[in-house]
Amino acid sequence: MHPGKTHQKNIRTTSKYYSFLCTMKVNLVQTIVLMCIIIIAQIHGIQDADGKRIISKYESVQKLYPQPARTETPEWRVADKNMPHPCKRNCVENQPMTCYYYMVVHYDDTMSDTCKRYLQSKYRFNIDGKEFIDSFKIAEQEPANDDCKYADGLESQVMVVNGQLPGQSIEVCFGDTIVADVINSMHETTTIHWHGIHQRLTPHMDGVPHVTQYPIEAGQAFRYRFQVDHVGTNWWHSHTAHQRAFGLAGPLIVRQPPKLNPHVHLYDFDLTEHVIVIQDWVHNFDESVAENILINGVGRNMKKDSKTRPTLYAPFTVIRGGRYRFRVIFNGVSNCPISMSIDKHDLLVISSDGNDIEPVEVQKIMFHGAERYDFVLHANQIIANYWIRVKGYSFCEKNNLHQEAILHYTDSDTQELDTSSISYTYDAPGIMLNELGDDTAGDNAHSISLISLNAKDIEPSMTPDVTYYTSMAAVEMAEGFRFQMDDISFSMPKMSLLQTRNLGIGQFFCNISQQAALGFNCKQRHCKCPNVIQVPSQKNVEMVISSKSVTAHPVHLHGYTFRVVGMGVLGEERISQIEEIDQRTPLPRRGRGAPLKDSVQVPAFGYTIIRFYSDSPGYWMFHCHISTHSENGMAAVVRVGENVEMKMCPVSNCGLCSSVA
Ligand SMILES: *[C@@H]1O[C@H](CO)[C@@H](O)[C@H](O)[C@H]1NC(C)=O
Ligand SMILES: [Cu+2]
Repeated sequence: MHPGKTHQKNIRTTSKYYSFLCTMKVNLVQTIVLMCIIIIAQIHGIQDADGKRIISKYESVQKLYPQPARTETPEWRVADKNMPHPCKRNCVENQPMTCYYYMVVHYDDTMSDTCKRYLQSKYRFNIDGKEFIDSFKIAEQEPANDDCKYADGLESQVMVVNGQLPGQSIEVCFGDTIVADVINSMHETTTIHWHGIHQRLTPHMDGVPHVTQYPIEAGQAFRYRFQVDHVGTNWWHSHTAHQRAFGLAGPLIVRQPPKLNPHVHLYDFDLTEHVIVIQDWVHNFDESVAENILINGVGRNMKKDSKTRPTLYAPFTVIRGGRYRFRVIFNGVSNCPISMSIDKHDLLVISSDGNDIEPVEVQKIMFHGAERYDFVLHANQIIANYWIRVKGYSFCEKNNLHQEAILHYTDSDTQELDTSSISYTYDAPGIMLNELGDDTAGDNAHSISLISLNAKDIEPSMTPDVTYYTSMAAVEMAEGFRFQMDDISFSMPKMSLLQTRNLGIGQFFCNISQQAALGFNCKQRHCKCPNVIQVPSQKNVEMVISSKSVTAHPVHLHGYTFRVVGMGVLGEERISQIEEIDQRTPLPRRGRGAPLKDSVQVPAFGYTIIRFYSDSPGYWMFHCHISTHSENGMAAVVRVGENVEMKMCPVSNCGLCSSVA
């Protein structure tokens, strides 16, 4: 058994003190002992350094929304307080479970009172005049779900689920059914998207406001219920406004029986504590500029001028000799792709966006917003601590944003850290996978391009039935940037497209050909409407997506995984003629076995070509995953098939009525 697993977090309470009082009265009648037990039960909870009871924000919110006994059948699996969820288990074929989650969405703060005891001297240490907090000691001595969101040591308002940053890790097996009651305790609307899940049976559970459901109003609840139809490292996040930038995101890990896992022989451990969530971090709901990067919700404070607190680094413990599956999720918010590396260790990449690939060994991985990569780390170095390094590019480069976490070998000194090489200019040596501006033509000794990866799952040969050319653009105007797809700035429809689909086609949306038919040239005129791209069902669909701007855009298509068959850079002049160029001399497309993804970069003044078989009719969001881009119009909806082909949904649970039935 791995010690990380046995790290039963001690629920530290003042119960010891009270039980001491109890033993003094041991000669008294038993009822007093009973009273003591009752006192212990009441005192049990989160305490500050002096043992004083702290009511966290989540605790007070919880009181407003007591968890109901809402399970419809006894078969539903629910987590008991401070116990692992029963759905997190060794997966066995054909034994699906129904997994219940209670998710209260609420406002909260980083560095609130629940964090103050982290600052006790027993946890602090000093290197070259800089103060650190021993995260290993904290993990051993403080309760795991103590509602402390330390972040970068600065107070900031956040939005979270159940008091946690990042949000709770939902871990299930392929084929399980997830039932999640989302209770909106904020004074604004919300929705949750299950990124990586295809929602083939339940398109109305995709969590896109005004596309697949109505927003969950303030004070209301919504029950998500869907079958888990895609394995791997997935994640959940708010799909409303910029909320995921403020904390509304968490892992959704889907495992499968060892027999079905082609990489099972490559590693010994696949643990919750090796799931890494990285995000660029903003303070106090100002999404306009990332001021830091956080790894699992913590990291060094980057603001030089502010009152600094000791640094808390995220710890990742391994035992020498073990082979560990790491699952990394990048909740990229702003225009900030990141690279990741681990000092002195190779990363054997085995999967991306939940899709297995032939393993490739690299030393660095570039992540574009929403991407996930799984790699195996062989803990074969001398027993010590090693830096896990994350470095931001594009806008994050302007502020020299980087962040670190600790790969800790058991038995090494937890306070021995070499901080001398910590700087933005440090460049990890080795080969990079998925370089920014990836271009197969530019493949060299230092990089491996995404499309040279080979999928484990190879399709029958495929010729596209239909090819779409679609573009992403950020056009600078006097009044600021216009973010567009197909020269249209997406605006949310007032009606929810899926729910109102039978009330009259085309009434609520537009697209580039429809605008042209009306005599509007969107290249000249500012077109702002709900852009819906019509795609026939049961066809091999190809999309040539171009970026007509100086930055790469991470694009995400809901409802499908697609093959990435082409990627390249054409330059500013030629990119606007991509359709003619491709028709004259087809852009290079790779053969069978191209990697499967659900989120991928479109390089600056370049293109990415994707293919998928359109067998899941519905309204599927298709957008840039940079929050400020998509929320300002760099988005579209792919409407697959006709209304009659789309799955019906039970009215009470279809977003028409937003309360938990
Ligand atoms: C635009 O929408 C119309 C329906 O309003 C549809 O017939 C047409 O195929 C769409 N065009 C594109 C490019 O999706
Ligand atoms: Cu973008």
